[in-house]
Amino acid sequence: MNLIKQMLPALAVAATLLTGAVQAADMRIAVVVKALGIGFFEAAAKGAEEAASELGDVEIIYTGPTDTTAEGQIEVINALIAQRVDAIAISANDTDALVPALKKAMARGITVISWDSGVAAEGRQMHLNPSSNPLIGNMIVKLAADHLPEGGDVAVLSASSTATNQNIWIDEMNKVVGNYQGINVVATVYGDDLADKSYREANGLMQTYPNLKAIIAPTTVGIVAAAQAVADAGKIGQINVTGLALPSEMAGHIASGASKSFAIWNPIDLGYSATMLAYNLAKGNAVAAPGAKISMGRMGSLTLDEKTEGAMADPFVYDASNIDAFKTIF
Ligand code: RAM
Repeated sequence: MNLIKQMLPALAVAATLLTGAVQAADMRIAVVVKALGIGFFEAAAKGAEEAASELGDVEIIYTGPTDTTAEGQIEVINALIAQRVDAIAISANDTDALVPALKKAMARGITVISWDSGVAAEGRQMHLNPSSNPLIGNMIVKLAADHLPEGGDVAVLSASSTATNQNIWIDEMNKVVGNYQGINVVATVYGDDLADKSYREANGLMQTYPNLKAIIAPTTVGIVAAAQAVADAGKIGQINVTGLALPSEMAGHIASGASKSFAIWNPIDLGYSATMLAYNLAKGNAVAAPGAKISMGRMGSLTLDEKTEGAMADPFVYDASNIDAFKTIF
């Protein structure tokens, strides 16, 4: 009896370890982002965690390099292959450079999808676009043109020069810019989704193009840096900063007038949807093929097109009239 009593604590520990092992997630989904420390991806991670707790048996491994390079992501992918994760959902820093590493992951039975910023078709099973690419391309130039009835010089401050998503949006924008009378795109520069580099690039644009009327930054990092640069240069009212941004990061710049408006889809929903898709593919609940309909939980289902891509939802425009209601959400 005494012996049993003495052993009880040890038994309790053993029992905890055992249940711990049983309760450990039977699926590990790696959410790989362009770089750590970017608010947009941190919001997406919240959505990924939400999906994981809804699914119950999923662990999210949120990871990425320290800067937005393909090399950094290749290292991360190789580490995840070694850890034998079940799925990788990646926002890519380069369309093609990640393909060999991701092919290796798929050859080992790991489910691979891209989301936000795509990988070439042979390097992933499917891609989740946040919204329709032509729609985003049109929206970013329309946001600038709406405040330039007389037209004028505008410049683009992008993320990295190899980012699939920004490059597609800029291409789509350039296809329709002729529909906006007098709008003249004078330059496209790259801040690599680094605050300091984006700030310097924005200053460079203002110096090179003294007649600049708007900076279009289709990146949440670039737009904040550009708005700060415009404010610091005393050019609020002269240059409007617009593009894609988080209400939480731009509220001050909307209040100051450095930015009149910007757009974004819900990044929490995007991380949630990507996780749901990766889970359903890894579980074998769906196969990624043209025409396939895959569940995204509370976000409905995604139908893949002939390029095995689909779009989540439309972007929403934020300005002084509504930003306060959203700035605490994302
Ligand atoms: C940055 C990243 C991301 C992009 C957003 C709009 O956070 O470049 O890929 O979708 O901006």
